[in-house]
Amino acid sequence: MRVSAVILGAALAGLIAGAGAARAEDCKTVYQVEITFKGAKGFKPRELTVHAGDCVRWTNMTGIEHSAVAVDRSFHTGTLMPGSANIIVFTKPGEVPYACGPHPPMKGLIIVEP
Ligand SMILES: [Cu+2]
Repeated sequence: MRVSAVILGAALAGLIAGAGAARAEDCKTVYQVEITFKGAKGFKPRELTVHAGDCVRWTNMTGIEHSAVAVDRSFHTGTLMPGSANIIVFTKPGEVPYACGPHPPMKGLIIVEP
């Protein structure tokens, strides 16, 4: 009971912020962003356009930990260990610049269209 209240609260916070953790089945479309240094400077693609209701899955292809954190803190993938992934849903149109928590020079941009 208490746990579900916390989860509901987190989900509501995500809706208000316009982004939040999600499951693939809750997404209209799931876009992929690889965290890699092969042919990229961290996030590949670095810039991605989605529509409200779509999700982005960040997958860490490197051998060290990374994350994806909105500059305005509207979403956070949490720490992604090598080989792990997390999905964020975007509900509010706008541009959401983000960076890697441990490595701020790693930058990306999600553009959310209505
Ligand atoms: Cu990083």
